[in-house]
Amino acid sequence: MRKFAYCKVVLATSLVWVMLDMFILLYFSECNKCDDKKDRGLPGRETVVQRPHDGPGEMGKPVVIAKDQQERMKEMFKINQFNLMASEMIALNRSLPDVRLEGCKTKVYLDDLPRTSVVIVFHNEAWTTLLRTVHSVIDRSPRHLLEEIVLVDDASERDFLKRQLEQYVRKLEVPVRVIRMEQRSGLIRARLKGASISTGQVITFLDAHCECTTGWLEPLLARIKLDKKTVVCPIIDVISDDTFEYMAGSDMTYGGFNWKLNFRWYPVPQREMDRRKGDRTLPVRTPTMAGGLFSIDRDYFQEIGTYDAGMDIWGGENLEISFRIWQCGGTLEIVTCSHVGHVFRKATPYTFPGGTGQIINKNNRRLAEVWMDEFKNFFYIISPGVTKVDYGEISSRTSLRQRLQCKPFSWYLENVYPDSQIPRYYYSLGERCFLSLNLLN
Ligand SMILES: *[C@@H]1O[C@H](CO)[C@@H](O)[C@H](O)[C@H]1NC(C)=O
Ligand SMILES: [Mn+2]
Repeated sequence: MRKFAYCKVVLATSLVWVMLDMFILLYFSECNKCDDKKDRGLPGRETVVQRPHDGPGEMGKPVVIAKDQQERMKEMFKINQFNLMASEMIALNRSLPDVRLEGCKTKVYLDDLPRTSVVIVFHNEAWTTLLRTVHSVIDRSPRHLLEEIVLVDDASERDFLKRQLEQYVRKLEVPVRVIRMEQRSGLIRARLKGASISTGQVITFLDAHCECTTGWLEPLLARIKLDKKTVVCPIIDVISDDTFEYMAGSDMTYGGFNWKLNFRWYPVPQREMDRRKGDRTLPVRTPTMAGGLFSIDRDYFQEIGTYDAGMDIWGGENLEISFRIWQCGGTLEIVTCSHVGHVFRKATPYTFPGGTGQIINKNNRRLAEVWMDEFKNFFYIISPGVTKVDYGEISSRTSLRQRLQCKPFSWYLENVYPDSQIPRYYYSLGERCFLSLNLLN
């Protein structure tokens, strides 16, 4: 009897132990799951914060098009030479990653920076890319620094860019003006028109398919406030034309050009890193600008002769203004703390009267004749067909150069672009031997 009672106690206690074990086991396995959740909890918490941001393309993510939509996607691609279907799926105010260098995020800027007008020229732009540009400017610019947005329609043929656009922008919280060129005038003349009717102390030119990121504007304006002869460009990030994925551009490339007078990106040379004592958050002095995106003081823009209005449509104007800025006493910089995305396309959707080749040749000839002195001959050696192109009257530009007492092109090559592939000292220009001096591209 006693023995039985004893056994009962043993049985009961072991049962308790077993239950305790099971409980502990369950508890820890639960906790493992908890820990697991905690691990994924970082992105998890983010998804809570970004609940409105989990749609297509949010945080700059690529858009994936379903298989059964791909035929239509390809058809739509042809309209603007980018993935229009993807663009239409993305919110006009999508979120983007903060791609700035850490050292940029903590920089503090004065409140009394000059105000800017943002001038955007468009021709048959897609609704979504144009308005995503506008929304990103409004959403990511301090309100007190943004005077207005000026949209210059270079004779678009699409209905939605007419009244519908005017009605849409009327409701936005920043003044947005839409002005129209009477006939197809090209980027250069349309920009001049937009600049002339704008009122901000600074003029910021943007392309019509851009997205501005957090903190893009202040560092640009701060440089201009410091010296109004400084013309500034943001880092141009890449928005994929296929997926609209947002990819940070590099602060280690700057603008140059090759012998055919094509703008090209090149690595920032060591001398420029040294000048900045290795601080990559400081602006990079760049020999040339890509052209689509930059800010300039309004008075300085006038003073140095705006654009060459004798140039047609597009092409060469970015090198022309770059040479002019440097040769006539200004400074051209890429402000590495400012990031703006741009949809880079593989092909242009635009057609021009007379064809693009002729226009670019004419513009490049004007550029070479006015600014490059004897170095223009290197361009003509590489592109012999160019010399047959009529470049029109340039006397107003050469007298501008004289009036401003601009430095010779050799000064520019020696002081601003010593890493250029153009030989600074040459002896017999016409001789083929120069072609072997790594001149091509
Ligand atoms: C975009 O706008 C919508 C509607 O106004 C708003 O609900 C959403 O939060 C906005 N998204 C972002 C990323 O600001
Ligand atoms: Mn563009």
